[in-house]
Amino acid sequence: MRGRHVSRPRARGEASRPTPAGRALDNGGVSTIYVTGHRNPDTDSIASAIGYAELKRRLDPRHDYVPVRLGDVNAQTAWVLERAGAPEPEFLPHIMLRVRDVMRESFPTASHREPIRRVGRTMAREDLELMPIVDDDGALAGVMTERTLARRYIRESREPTSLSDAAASVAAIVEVTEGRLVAGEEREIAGRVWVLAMAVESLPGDIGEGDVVVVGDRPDAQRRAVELGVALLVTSNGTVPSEEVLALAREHGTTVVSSPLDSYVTSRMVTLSAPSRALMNAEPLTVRPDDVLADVAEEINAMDYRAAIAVDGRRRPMGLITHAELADPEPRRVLLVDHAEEAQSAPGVEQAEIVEILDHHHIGSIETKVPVTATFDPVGSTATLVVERFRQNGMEPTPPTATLLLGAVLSDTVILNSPTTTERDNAVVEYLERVLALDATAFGREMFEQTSDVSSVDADDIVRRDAKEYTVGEGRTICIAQIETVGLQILERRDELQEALERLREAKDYLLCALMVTDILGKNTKMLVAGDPVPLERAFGQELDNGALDLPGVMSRKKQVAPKVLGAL
Ligand SMILES: [Mn+2]
Repeated sequence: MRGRHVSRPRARGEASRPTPAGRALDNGGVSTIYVTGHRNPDTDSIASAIGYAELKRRLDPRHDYVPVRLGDVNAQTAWVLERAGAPEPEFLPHIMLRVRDVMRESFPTASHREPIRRVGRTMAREDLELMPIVDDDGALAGVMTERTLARRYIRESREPTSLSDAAASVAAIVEVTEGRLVAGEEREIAGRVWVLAMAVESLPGDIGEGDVVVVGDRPDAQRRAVELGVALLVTSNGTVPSEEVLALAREHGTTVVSSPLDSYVTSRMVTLSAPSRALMNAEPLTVRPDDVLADVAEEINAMDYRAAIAVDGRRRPMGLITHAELADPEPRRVLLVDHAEEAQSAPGVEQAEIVEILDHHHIGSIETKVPVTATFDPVGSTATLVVERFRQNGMEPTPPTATLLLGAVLSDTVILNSPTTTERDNAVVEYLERVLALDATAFGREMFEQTSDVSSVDADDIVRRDAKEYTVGEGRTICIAQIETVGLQILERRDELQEALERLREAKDYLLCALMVTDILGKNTKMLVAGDPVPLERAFGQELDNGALDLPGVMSRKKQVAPKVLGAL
């Protein structure tokens, strides 16, 4: 542990609430495990993430399983979430390490008014190499570092120290010398600091107004200092000047402090009574909690103190990053559901620690550095696997989650009609019908009918909303998008869709880009193609007719299209 805080227990569903301003997503604590489906999330990806996170939280309360989404939810998913009364999972922009994931959140800060001595002592006690200094509003003003403290001693070695660049208050001097005020009043001292060790006749001639004089049990030297008009007389070794000297001091307006320390230590402490702003580095390196660590690491290492302060929007310190936090940080952790393709996963997933994969697709391109529990089980939906896991553990999903999971199974299997449908999907749907006391077929029809109307949806949106990328070697990717409709009226917009498809292909430099227009009740698909059509023509043994392939009976991208296309490439 490096002072990262362990997250508080999270109530069910709480993960999905909007976060307070300034806190992106989550606490970033070490115990967080994100549960995510694929990019361009469909209902199965969203519901499985929410459902599996719910189950994992119950099975493994030591970790904080947070369902997230990698993009906007589609109309169907929004409908199911609404029907379930469940909130949208939070958006996860990437899984790369951020400043907030490693920063030290528990650390002291000091006011710019605090004496240097007090700041230095805190740093020593807390074993800190640096300490943020804040202004009166709590905003970062600078940093005190061990290096600046050390340099002060070297710099001071040859000439009288001056408080002229930062006046010290009498109160601070009393505090730091552990002394007491015996005459005069609170004031700011901005002169030089002298120790009178010489005979009165041979005192340095330039001692004068505004200066501080430290002297022991020597009434003549005390008197002389007052006569020279010094601002502050500090008597060492617990000495208290005579009434006569004190009266003279009052007359001259000289403040007198008695210090229990010897003259050398007292004079040093007087100089360390200056406010920390006098010595701090006033241009510290700042970062934001959501900065990607890799983006700022170089800059941090380039600082002489190899550290940065993470600040919020009002420049208040939120975290410290030193070389200790930069050394070998633990990656963020993620549990993948409903996909195993790097290209379909969260940006930065290659740097993340994948703790588990639960999927019903082919084994994709994801690589892991450590052994991982991975399930690739050919059923109709990931939601089916999630429900089976609940039941194997003798648990039942909460009603909102059960509703989401039912929507997901019916969505992926097109109301148990898709050729990917198995007996296990049927069993899961029967089980959820019992739990929710509803008719699954009616629920599924309503879901598709309410959310399949794309007549008012922009063509670019249609080709992008459920587009999946597949890596085909040599860094090339292809893209197969699918739109599920009731009827094929959408094909009246074929030219418009074709152009949108071409734009998408060019924008992403795909080898080819296809759109499956699938009539879920008519159970057939028209496939529009942009780019090189030959692999598709080869895969399906037919030539493009008017820019499209006619695929009767084809409904499943995963089972009936992707394997053939990937095989033909
Ligand atoms: Mn799925």
